[in-house]
Amino acid sequence: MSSHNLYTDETPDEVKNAKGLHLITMNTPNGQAVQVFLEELKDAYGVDWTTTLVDIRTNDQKKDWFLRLDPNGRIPVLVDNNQSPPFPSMETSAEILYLLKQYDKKDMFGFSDDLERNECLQWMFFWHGSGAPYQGQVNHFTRAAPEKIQYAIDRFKNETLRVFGVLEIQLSGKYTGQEKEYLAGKGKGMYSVADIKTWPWVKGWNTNPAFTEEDMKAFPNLMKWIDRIAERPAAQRGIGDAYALNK
Ligand SMILES: N[C@@H](CCC(=O)N[C@@H](CS)C(=O)NCC(=O)O)C(=O)O
Repeated sequence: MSSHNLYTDETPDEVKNAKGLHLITMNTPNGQAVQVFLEELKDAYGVDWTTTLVDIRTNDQKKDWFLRLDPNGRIPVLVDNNQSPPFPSMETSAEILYLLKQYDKKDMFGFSDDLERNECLQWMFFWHGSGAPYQGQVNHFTRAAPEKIQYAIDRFKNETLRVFGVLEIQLSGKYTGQEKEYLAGKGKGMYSVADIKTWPWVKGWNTNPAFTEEDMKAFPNLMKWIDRIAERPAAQRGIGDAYALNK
């Protein structure tokens, strides 16, 4: 793709004129996954980037300038202007894997061992395909839907609790005998992009009244994992005020 096609007159200047890595985002769980990883890369390597905040309620993400960068019209989008022509990526997991390959040269947040790397991909794919879409529907049907449809709320809530249970199986070592601190990696596991992809969603269970403390008692290891990652300064910055609209 030539850069001529990538940007148009309507493209905001801060996107068009950005140097280096540029993230177009909003402070939602999907946005936060890439935000947290960039913040981790800053702490580990001094990686730098600029940010454009989009308010998805205005549907800016459906405009022509945006669709040129991401035909799917959803945040987050990452553009790497260090490539020539600039390289855009869509879909959180693909963006994170791009950053991992290009900017985490020491595999601090990924794995050099092939089998561990695949295990990490398994958990990323699991959350991308089997977690985020369902938890997102719970949020939609409890907060945004014009009418309250109890069947839809129950269906997506129950499926989200089921996938929380899958994470709990992995972290508790129920079938392996190996309790884990992180989702992927040998032994107790290593903090990796699998956790970074998943955490911004799961930690938000308490922002939706559909989930109760009682529900979450079934997932003691998952609750400890939420707190463990929350202690990381990069995780806090990645979900923090720097990404808030109207700050
Ligand atoms: N599978 C996508 C999902 C992205 C997504 O759903 N983004 C939401 C915000 S969390 C969005 O942009 N919604 C606005 C819209 O659909 O127009 C990813 O992982 O990047």
